[in-house]
Amino acid sequence: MKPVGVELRRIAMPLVSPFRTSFGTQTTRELLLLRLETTEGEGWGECVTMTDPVYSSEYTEAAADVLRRHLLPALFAQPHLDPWTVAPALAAFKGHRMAKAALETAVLDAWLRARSISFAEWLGATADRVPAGVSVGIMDDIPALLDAVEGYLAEGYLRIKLKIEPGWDIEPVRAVRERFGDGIPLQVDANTAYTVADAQHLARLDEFGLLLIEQPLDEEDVRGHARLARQLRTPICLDESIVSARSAADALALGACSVVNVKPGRVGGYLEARRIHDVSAAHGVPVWCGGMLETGLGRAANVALAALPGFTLPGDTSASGRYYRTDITEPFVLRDGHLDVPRGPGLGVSPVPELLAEVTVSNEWTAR
Ligand code: NPQ
Ligand code: MG
Repeated sequence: MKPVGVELRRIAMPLVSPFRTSFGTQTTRELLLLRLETTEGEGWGECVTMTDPVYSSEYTEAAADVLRRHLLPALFAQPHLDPWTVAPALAAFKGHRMAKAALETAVLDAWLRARSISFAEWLGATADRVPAGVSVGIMDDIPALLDAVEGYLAEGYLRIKLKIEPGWDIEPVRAVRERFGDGIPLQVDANTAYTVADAQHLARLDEFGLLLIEQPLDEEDVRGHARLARQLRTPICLDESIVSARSAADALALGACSVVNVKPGRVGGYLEARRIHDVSAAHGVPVWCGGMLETGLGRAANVALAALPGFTLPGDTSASGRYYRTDITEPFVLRDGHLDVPRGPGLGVSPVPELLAEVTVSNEWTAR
């Protein structure tokens, strides 16, 4: 399989409702799609960067720039493409994991489609469907939060994650527990909004029996998380801090977390994501699949990953309708609180040309 060229497509999709986290409020999801053309057919990859570098240092314009200037030329210099040569071909360039992940996914999709193998089968997925969790943004007040959670539970979501920040933590969790009971699987995500000085405050969450608290401290504060872990009963899960299998192994060895959120974009692709699954499984540590407000394309790949045996907790793999009125692929829908794992060749879904055209902002073609 030889590369022919890559289309970089910018799209903008309105969210069904504003999504507020400790780093800001999003009303539109702007993202970058890659369509790789090869001598054996095309493949798609979705770059999960945000418009602004507020979740991590990456952002969409930087991803497009590094792809154009560095990553695509390095890929095009390869005489043959396969899923194992992409990361080594890009390794000379530091960081930019989300951009690399998108390119590796496009190669994987093309390679698997050409061979009529599904991504799930190739990864080693053992489940036909995966339980769906939902991430609930910070709201203006508690009644609005309870309405939102009630709606998601009615839809069938099997796990609720509340976004928290200082001033929106103990009371929202208490309110959800009081209203919906101790039986619902519940967790929180701080997106780095606290410091170790908040340990006593965060320990007040212990009484609510949460599955985990996700990334309370700065992404670089791995030792702080280890210290915090000794002061909380609530298990700590890392998201932003885990950027590779090596950093996952280090965090586990230090006792900084006892659960890992796996986001393929954050760690440079699905091969590295699977290594994190493997290293966590070797430690007996549960993993779950995070979400970056993907379209159906990225969601399909995430659902395939979440079907690996070590993904023992529900992920942020929600239905398309959680974020988008109209997805660009056939939508992912909840059936009994689960999403079906795509079984068609490659990612198993494709953008619908008319729907894609509606959300396209710009499009550029780079020939090999
Ligand atoms: C997390 N995701 O686990 C992220 C962060 C996040 C589903 O909670 C636009 C694009 C808005 C990506 C908001 C979830 C976003 C985004 C939050 C990612 O930390
Ligand atoms: Mg998170």
